[in-house]
Amino acid sequence: MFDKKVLVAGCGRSGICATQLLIDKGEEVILFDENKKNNLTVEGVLESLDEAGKSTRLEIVLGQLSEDILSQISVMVISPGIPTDLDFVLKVKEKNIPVWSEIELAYYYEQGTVVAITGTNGKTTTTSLVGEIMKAWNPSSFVVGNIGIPYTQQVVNTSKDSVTVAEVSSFQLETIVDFKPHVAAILNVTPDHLDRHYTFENYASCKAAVSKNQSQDDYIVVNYDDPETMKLVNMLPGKVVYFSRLTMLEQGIYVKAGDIVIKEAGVETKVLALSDIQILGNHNVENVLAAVGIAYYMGVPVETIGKVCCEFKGVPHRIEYVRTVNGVEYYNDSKGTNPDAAIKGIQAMKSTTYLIGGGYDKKSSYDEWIDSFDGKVKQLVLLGQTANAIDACARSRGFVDTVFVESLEEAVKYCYDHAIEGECVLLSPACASWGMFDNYEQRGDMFKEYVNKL
Ligand code: UMA
Repeated sequence: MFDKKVLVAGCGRSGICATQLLIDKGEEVILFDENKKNNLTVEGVLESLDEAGKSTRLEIVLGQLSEDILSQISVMVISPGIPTDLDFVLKVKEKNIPVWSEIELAYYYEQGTVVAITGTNGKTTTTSLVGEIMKAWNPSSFVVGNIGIPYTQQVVNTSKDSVTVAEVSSFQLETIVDFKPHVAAILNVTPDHLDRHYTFENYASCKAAVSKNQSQDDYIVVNYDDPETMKLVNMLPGKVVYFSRLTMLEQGIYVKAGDIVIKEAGVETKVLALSDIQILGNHNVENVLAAVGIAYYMGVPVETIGKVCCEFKGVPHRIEYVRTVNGVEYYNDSKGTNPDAAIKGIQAMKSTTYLIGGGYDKKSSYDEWIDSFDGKVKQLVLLGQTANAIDACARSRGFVDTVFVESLEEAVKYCYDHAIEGECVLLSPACASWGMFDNYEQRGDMFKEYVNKL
C-alpha cells in the first residue's frame, strides 16, 4: 500500500487502466487531466469494477493541479503521452514526489517474468510474433504495452509462471524506476519523437533504459546491423546477445545460406528457412531474427519458435493489403508514423505507387523518405499539419509531383480517380496521426473503410 493517495496523470487508455488497477488494489486515487473537456465520471471510470464503495476512493480533477493536491499524494503515475517537462510534472518533481511510468506501476504488481521490446520500428510486429511464440509454449502469456493494451490492464492476471510480453516506447521508458525485464530487445534506433525528447541522444538513452535494471542473468537482444543501437551497447548492464541479417556471428542469431540459425557455444542450430517467412521485406527478417533470439533466451524450444515464425502473418496497419479495385492494389501502412517506418512501406511496394502522407508534426526530417521514392512514387498526396513542410522538402530533393488534400477521404478519392491498373495506393504517412485522428489505428481503420466503399 502507498502511504498517501496516488495521482494518475492522463485520462487516456493508460490512465484509466492504471486507476482501475489502483482502486482494485485498495488505493485512493486522484485522476488528473489537463484537458477540461474530458467528460469522465467516477462511475464511468470504475464501471468495470463491481464491488460497491470503490467510488469513494476516486476523485477526478481536470484543468490544473493545486498545491493542496500535491500535499495529498505519495506518487504520480504518468501516462506515456504526457511530456515530463510540463509545468505540473516539474512541480511534482520539485516536491520530491516520485514520478512513475504507467509500466512501472504495472511492474510493481507483476508476479511473473517480463519480456520487453523497444526500438524505433518493428516493435509491434516483433511483440506480436513473440507473443504468439510465448502463447504456443506457455498459455499463461500476455501481450501488453504500447501495442495498445495497457500493461496495467493485464497485470492482475499474472502469476509466478506467466510471461508478460511488453512493447515499450521511449515515452514509457523515460520514467521507469525498477522495471526489469528478464529478456529485452532493442531492434533499432533512428530519429523519432524529437519534439518530445529534443535530441536524438536523449531519445536513444530512453531506449537503452530498457536494460538499466538488468543483471548478467538477464538478456538484452541487440541488432548487430544497426550502428546507432550498437553505440548503446556499453550502456546495457544485461547480457548482450546479437542478431544480424548481414553478418555470420560468433554467437547469436543470423542468416546462413537462406536459413535463420542460432549459434550458442559453437553449435549452430537451424530455426527456419527465410523462404518460409510470410511477412514482407528485409525489415521483417530483422523482426523475426529478434523474435527468435528473445524466445530462445526465454527457453522456448527451437521447434516451437520455428513453427510459429512460419505461421505468422503480421499485424494490422503495417503494410496491410486491403483490397484491389480496378486492378489497383490498396495498402494500409498507417503504422508508418515516422520517415524510417514509411521507407519500409515504400520498399515493400512492387509497382508504381500513389503515396498518401503527412500528419502530426514531430519535427522529423523527411529527406531520406523522399529520396527512398526512387522513381517508384508517381504522386505524393499530402494532408495534415506537415503537408507544407513535406512538399517543400520534396521539391528541394527534386520531387515535384505533390498534391494537397483536406482529408483522408479526399486522398483516397483522388488516388481512386488517378491510379491505373497495375499501380498501388499506399497510406504510409511518415507522421503520427494525432490532431486528425485519435491514433494510427483509427487512421488505418478509416482508410480501410474508405477503400472498402470504393
Ligand atoms: N494529456 C495531458 N497533457 C498532455 C498530453 C496529454 O493531460 O500534455 C492527457 C490527454 O488529455 C489525454 C491523456 O493525457 O486524456 C492521453 O494519454 P496518452 O497520450 O498517454 O494516451 P493513452 O491513451 O494512454 O495511450 C498510451 C500510448 N500513447 C502514447 O504514447 C502517445 C499508446 O501508444 C499506448 O498504446 C497506450 O498508452 C497503451 O499503453 C500509442 C502511440 O502512439 C500507440 N505511441 C507512440 C508510438 O508508438 O510512436 C509512442
